Amino acid sequence: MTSPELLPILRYPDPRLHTVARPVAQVDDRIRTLIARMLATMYDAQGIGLAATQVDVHERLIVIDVSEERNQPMVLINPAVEWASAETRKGEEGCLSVPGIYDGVERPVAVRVRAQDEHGAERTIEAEGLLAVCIQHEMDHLMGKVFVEYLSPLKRNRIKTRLAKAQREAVRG
Ligand code: K1U
Ligand code: ZN
Repeated sequence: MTSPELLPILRYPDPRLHTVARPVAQVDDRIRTLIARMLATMYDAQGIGLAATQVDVHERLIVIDVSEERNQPMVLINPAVEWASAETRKGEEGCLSVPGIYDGVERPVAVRVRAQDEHGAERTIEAEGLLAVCIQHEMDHLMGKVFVEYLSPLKRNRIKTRLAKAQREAVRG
């Protein structure tokens, strides 16, 4: 069996990262092929999550694996938050679309989310800790929101400038 083809990841400040994703209409082989390619891309990039938005597909689909062994992939299709805890915590976040930048974001510490799996079956996920943070971060991507938008305008503009410069230098070689 050949490995799934890797997908290019959009880099902030690419405007396509601000696209609001539409629901997945049907969980079929096209979606399952996309899931396999997104998981391969996430593992290759050493991320713990990836939203379809980040690979320029604007449908409500997320893959996650927060396990140490990197062998517990989760697929969330059309995710919806049913409940979020009133308790919040500020935790360090990173993003494969904002390479090299880590900063604190305040979020609910626990969430309950409804989503479909890769077979179209409805499930409920109760999450806390890193999984809860990752689900919320990825669901933000589906709404066109990147974690740097929680930071101050000063920090965000510095990040934009730094990444735009890095991209220009990468193109120049
Ligand atoms: O780009 C992404 O959406 C994936 C992102 C997920 C994420 C990480 C940390 C907190 C919230 C969401 C990453 O995987 S960034 C790279 C990474 O593996 C990582 C970074 C910081 C802490 C833990 C993992
Ligand atoms: Zn991200």
